[in-house]
Amino acid sequence: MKNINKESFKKEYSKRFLELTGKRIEDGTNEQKYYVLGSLIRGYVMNDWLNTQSRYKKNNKKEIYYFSMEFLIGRLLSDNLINLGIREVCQEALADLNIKLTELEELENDQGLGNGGLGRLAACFLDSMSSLSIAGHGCGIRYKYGFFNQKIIEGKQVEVPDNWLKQDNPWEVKKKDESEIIKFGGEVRLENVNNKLVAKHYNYEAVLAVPYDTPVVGYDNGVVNTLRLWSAETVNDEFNFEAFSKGDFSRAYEYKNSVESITSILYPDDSNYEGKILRLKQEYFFVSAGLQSIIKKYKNKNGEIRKLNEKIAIHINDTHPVLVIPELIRILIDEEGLSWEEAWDITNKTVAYTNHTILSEALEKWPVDMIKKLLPRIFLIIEEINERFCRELWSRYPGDWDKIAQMAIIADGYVKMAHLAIVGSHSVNGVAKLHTEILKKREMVDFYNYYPEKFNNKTNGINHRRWLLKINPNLRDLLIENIGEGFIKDPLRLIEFKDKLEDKLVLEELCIIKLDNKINLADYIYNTKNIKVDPRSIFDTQIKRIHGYKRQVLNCLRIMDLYNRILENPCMNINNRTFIFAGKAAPGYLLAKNVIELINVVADKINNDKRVNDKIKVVFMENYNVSLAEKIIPATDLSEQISMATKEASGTSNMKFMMNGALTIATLDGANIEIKENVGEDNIIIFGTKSEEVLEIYNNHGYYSYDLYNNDYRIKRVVDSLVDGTYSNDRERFRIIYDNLLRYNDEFFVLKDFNSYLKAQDKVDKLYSDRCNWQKKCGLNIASSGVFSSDRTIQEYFNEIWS
Ligand code: 26W
Repeated sequence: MKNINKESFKKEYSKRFLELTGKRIEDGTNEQKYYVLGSLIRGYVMNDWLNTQSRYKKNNKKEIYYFSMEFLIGRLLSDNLINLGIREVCQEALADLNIKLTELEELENDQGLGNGGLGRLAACFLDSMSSLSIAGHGCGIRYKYGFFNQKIIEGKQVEVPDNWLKQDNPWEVKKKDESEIIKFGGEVRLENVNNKLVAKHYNYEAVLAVPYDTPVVGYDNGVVNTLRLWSAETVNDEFNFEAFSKGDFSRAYEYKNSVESITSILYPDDSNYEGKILRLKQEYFFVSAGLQSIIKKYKNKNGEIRKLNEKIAIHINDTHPVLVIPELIRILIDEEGLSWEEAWDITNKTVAYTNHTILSEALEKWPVDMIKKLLPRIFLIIEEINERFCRELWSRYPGDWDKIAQMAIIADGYVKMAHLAIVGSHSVNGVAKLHTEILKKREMVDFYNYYPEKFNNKTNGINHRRWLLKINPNLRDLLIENIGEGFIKDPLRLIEFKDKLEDKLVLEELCIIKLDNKINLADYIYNTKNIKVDPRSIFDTQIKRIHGYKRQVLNCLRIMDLYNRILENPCMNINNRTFIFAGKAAPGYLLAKNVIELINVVADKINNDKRVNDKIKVVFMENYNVSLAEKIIPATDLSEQISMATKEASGTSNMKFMMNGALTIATLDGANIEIKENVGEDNIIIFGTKSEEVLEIYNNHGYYSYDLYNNDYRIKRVVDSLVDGTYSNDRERFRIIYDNLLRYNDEFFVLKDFNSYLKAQDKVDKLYSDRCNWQKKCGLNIASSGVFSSDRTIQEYFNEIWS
């Protein structure tokens, strides 16, 4: 990074402002000021970007490509300034020009090209790869509309399109000259060319894939990697020329629209797999484009195609990009002339796969007919992989048809994408220890027995530069003051903070920092929701996608129960609490939408009931996204990680809260278990049914939610209040939740864990009353959180999978 001083920055900024807007700064809008700043910073990055690429080429370094349907980046301005080490100087220079940097930062639209955990993980990984000087790039889709914006109207979620590109995006560079052609449909014939059978593709529809590159700036190291997102365009003309010349204009534009629709929208569903052809198109589109461009670049470097796997690693983020496997085989055989055996071997050594969920309803399987029609050549290759794999299985398990049918890639008219991913890659990993064990022992046990060497665990992590340095500057300064800057590049060194916690002054400081953050959030809540919350109350937060298994219902029922109890006993001696929720429901997920409505209705009732108002308040914050998480997390005292054991693969917000000094109330699920191992059981509050018990109950069918309801007065009272008019005159309003708990036997054990959860919450209340002790626990959480930096995770991927 070139050296920047305040005066030269001011000059450059003013000059750039005039060039880009045709105005003087004082006449420009804030949006223009943001855009000019972004484009100036991107300009600064350009040299490092080019140099990084030249270095990789010269050193012939292995390059990693992280393929993901989702990259949930959030904002980039301040992260880039921090990683470049120029935030302060820019802030001062801008102040001289009468511009507030923090105001510009707030203007940036979130780049919300992801649903939740999986997409955010991809974004954290990109930052860690650059910051660790690993040659690793992202490959994905440039959706025109990101994850929908959520509005709450009369308590209900309403979805509004996220037209994020309405604001010019200063970070991306369009590279039309590096476009690729993607072929859909048509027929494939095997033809004899020089005594060799060669696949020829006819009558296909060609679509142009145009790349947009965004620089991924490493922290203080001059490394700039690339996030390449693909956008669909028509190949030749803006429209169907034939239709156009015949005067059929609407059909001419229809064609253009249908092509562009491939990259128009992000599917907003991370709970239910839906076999939509557009989604399959998206998957093949970006996979094929990405691979073609990687191979072109590799061959340009004079790479011998047979050594591809020595210089390229491809990682697939869940099964969504799994078509890289047949697509790579296609390129190697049809375009490079390799034999099946060679192509298979190279592909297998190149590709690695991460599984992010065991929820069976989220597993991808595509109807055979759909793949055959849309991707005829790819289908032939999948068929061949399946046939060879089944033959192998036959020789290993002769006569065991059941097992072979279970493990086959194609069965019952479907292609099972997870099976294709496991068979076609050299590494399969889960995202937390428990999750990996469940994959090995249960969900994928047959595959584990067959390929034990492929399976491994890589516990998730978070980018501590964004999720600590950036979002909690006062905590960052306190840490630097006490343990120096070492933890920034080596987050495990956060543990050095542990010794400092004997110092009362440090605990005091921690307390002040948290209170400050809470005051900021309270202001924000007041400004956006017109609700007054007490910054001295416990900020008790559950923010994540709304989903049955994440059990926002459990949280809400205990609030309803507490409300009942305070009304019964107005002098009840408890710490005041502010309950904070945020999260989006998939548009078609009725239970989740009903939960949002319940939380909002409960919030309304409680917040307007003077009898309880100095004690509790409930806030549902609209439109959860990365930027909102950045505001809530540093201000939270208690982090709710209450999924039903076995269901949450890892969770990553749990790590963000820990790193910002919240205590966690949790079930022993996902990475919560490892949080407990690291911070010690006295510094986390654990409750609920354990994973082994869950599995045991599954085997014995030994759970009846009706029994609990009938035999426990508090449970009965709170469940009844869903339908007895307490919260709504419309007694059917929360019927879906009610039926889920009773009629459908409470799939996620909400009632089963209710009492243990209440006890755990009582324990939280007691702990909080001893403020000094509580602060110490918070400090221990911060000190123990280094292992959850994505730098650690990425180093493990690099050492154990990619090299
Ligand atoms: C096909 C529809 C669909 C789309 C996305 C199904 C499933 C998904 C994702 C796999 C869901 C997801 O985001 N999983 C989350 O991944 C995080 C990162 O590993 C984990 O921390 C979360 O526990 C897991 O739910």
